[in-house]
Amino acid sequence: MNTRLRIALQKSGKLSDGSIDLLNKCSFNIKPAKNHYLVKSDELNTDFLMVRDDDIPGFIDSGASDIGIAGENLFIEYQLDNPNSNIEIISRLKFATCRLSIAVINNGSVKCLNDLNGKTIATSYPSTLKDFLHKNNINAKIIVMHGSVELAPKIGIADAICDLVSTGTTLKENGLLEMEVILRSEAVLVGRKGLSPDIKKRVDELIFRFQSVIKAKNSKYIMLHIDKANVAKLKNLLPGCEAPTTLALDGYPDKVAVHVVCEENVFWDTISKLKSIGATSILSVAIEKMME
Ligand code: PRT
Ligand code: ZN
Repeated sequence: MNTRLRIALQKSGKLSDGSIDLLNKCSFNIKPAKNHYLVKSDELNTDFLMVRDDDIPGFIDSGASDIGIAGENLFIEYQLDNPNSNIEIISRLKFATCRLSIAVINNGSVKCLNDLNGKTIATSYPSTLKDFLHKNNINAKIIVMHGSVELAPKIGIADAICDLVSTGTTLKENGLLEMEVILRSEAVLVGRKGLSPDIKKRVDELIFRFQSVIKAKNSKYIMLHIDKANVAKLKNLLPGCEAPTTLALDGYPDKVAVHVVCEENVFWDTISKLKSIGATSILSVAIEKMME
């Protein structure tokens, strides 16, 4: 581990908390401070470069950092702008999920994709939008804005927008209607192709840790008591449940304690279905890490 592993992270914004949280669950213990643009960690001999998200794909491509956490939407826009780039998605991180959508004025003249012909669309993602319009044979003018895109129809500079949507609240607040999703996105770990074996080894270790944490986050450890005869029914009720472990219950020869790991979140309706087949003493416990 001679050279330092360099990881680019968004300094502040919708990716930063999720990135730091994930890394800290993998023992990095990062405490970002306002004016710190370079954060050092002894874990895997790593330097974190704290930058604007827009710079992350370019940093990795140029070799200023080895890997980085970016929005998939940004990665795709970068790839379209730089078809000969040397970067790739190396792990999906399952946070900062959002979609890039075309939105139009509520009750306006644009009601379907074809109505966009001859119209103007404002966006921060011109290449992704251009690609989508081209594939759908739509001839519209694109204007680029780097923020407050949802204002464009209100101030009369565009008929529609193409912007990121998460809850949809911002669109609603601005009298806009989501008409077409053109891309679904999540945070991704991006890496440069052809990393040195020394760096690659640490990147593989990082991906392993990330996936162990992500898998655990989406899983629950369930413990319950049930009649032996009903154990088979459990498998249908608990989605993603692996072969359950059953343990004898002292003094209750017809019952067993069942321990299972469920790969999907167990919601209240599942709990009531478990009760309906006679499950009692149900415990649902969060899992910290899951290693294969
Ligand atoms: O300063 P810097 O350049 O680093 O950050 P930025 O302001 O350019 O980016 P930022 O922090 O807003 O987003 C970074 C990344 O987070 C995006 O590239 C996406 O991959 C991801 N992401 C996830 C989002 C959202 N969710 C999201 N909701 N990015 C932006 N938004 C915007 C959305 O467009 C709307 O304006 O957040 C607002 C609230 O969304 P609603 O739908 O919940 O109302
Ligand atoms: Zn940005």
